[in-house]
Formats: sequence, C-alpha cells, structure tokens
Amino acid sequence: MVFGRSKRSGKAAPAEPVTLKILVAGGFGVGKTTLVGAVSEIKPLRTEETLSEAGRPVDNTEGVEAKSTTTVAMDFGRITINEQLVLYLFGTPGQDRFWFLWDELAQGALGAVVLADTRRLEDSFAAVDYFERRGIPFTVAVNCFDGAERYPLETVREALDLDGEVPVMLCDARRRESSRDVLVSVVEHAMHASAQAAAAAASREPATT
Ligand SMILES: Nc1nc2c(ncn2[C@@H]2O[C@H](COP(=O)(O)OP(=O)(O)OP(=O)(O)O)[C@@H](O)[C@H]2O)c(=O)[nH]1
Ligand SMILES: [Mg+2]
Repeated sequence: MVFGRSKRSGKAAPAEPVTLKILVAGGFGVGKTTLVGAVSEIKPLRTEETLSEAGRPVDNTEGVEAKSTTTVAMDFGRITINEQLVLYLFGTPGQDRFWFLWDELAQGALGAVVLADTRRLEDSFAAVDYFERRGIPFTVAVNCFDGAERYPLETVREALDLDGEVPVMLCDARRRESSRDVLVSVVEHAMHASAQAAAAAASREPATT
C-alpha cells in the first residue's frame, strides 16, 4: 500500500508569539489600574475595594481626593504589541500594607513601569528602590494629571536619583496609545539591558585558545 503525503501549502506554520510579563507599579493612586485598563485588549481583571472612612488615616489620598477605590491584590491585562510579542500586564497594589504581594507578582517579570505623579513623587521612591535592588529593568512614566505642574524630565530623573540609562517619559495613563508607548519603552530597555549583560558576561569568559 502506498501512502501519499498531503500537498504542502508552502506556508510555514505561524510561530507562536513570545509572551512577556511586565509589572505596572508606583505609589498609591498614580494611575496603575487606569493604565492597565486603557491598554488591555481583554477585559482587565481588577481587585478594587472601596476606600473606607476607617482607612483614611493610613490612605493618603492627597491630590487624588476623587478616588473612591483602591487595588487590594492586582490588576491583570494583556496587549499584543505585534505578531511576535504579547505582553501580560500585572498592576501592583499601591498601598504600603500590600507590599507582601510584590515578590509574588515580580516573579518572572521581564521589566516594569514605575508610574509617578509629580505632585507626590516621593510615593514612587519605594517602587524605584524595589526594582533597582532586584536588577529588574524599568521605565519611569510621569502620569500627567490635570492641574499637576509639568517638570523637565531631567528634573524628574534627578529627583528620583535615577541611573542615566533608565528611560523617563511623560504619559497619560487614560490613553491607549500613550500607555502602549510606555510599555514598548520597557521592552526595548529590558532587551537592551539583557544584551549588555550578555556581552559583559562573554567578555569575562576566559579565552579558550
Ligand atoms: N486627570 C487624570 N486622572 C487620572 C489619570 N490616571 C488616573 N487618573 C484618575 O486617578 C485616579 C487614580 O487612578 P487608579 O488607576 O485607580 O490609580 P492606582 O495607581 O491604580 O491606585 P491604587 O491601586 O489605589 O494605588 C482615578 O480616579 C483615575 O480616574 C490621568 O492620567 N489623568
Ligand atoms: Mg490600582
């Protein structure tokens, strides 16, 4: 019996896209949930709880007085950057009492966005420290809230004491395109950082000849 092979279409099977995990972090109320919701192509998973009167002494809502809810576990969303690249987004909770969740969320992350509000820049110090200590590449994105003063990016870089290679940019977390640009910056920065690390490791290898 002769078995025939089915005719090949000549087209290669489409390659699976690479999926990467990106954290969206920063201080309380800087717009993390807003950013994940603006770019996500799936209905974002949210874990919002109402800010209570009881929490007022510990929840500093200065500058975001209209805020009525806060993230208590995480946000989750997904964005397809192109045929080869899909990003899974994990938004962190902003309040100090949920710090214990960060290590769990950061596992396997390629990079991070640190959102900042120039009216409360100090709220994002802890996120910058966190990623610096763990060597996770990050981009700082200043979320331009209405009524917040605009500062040159170099001033923000100095105020946050960032290394020269950390990208700093402006964004509007409510806008999809703007938020997507921030995520592309994180991926590019992380790829660059990993290529540099690989080159440095190769140059340390002893010569084999
Ligand atoms: N004007 C303006 N308002 C914004 C922007 N981004 C977020 N907001 C508003 O600011 C508030 C805080 O946004 P969230 O996205 O909940 O902030 P968050 O960082 O997730 O907050 P936590 O999870 O509680 O830390 C919401 O009322 C948003 O509608 C922005 O770019 N411009
Ligand atoms: Mg949130």
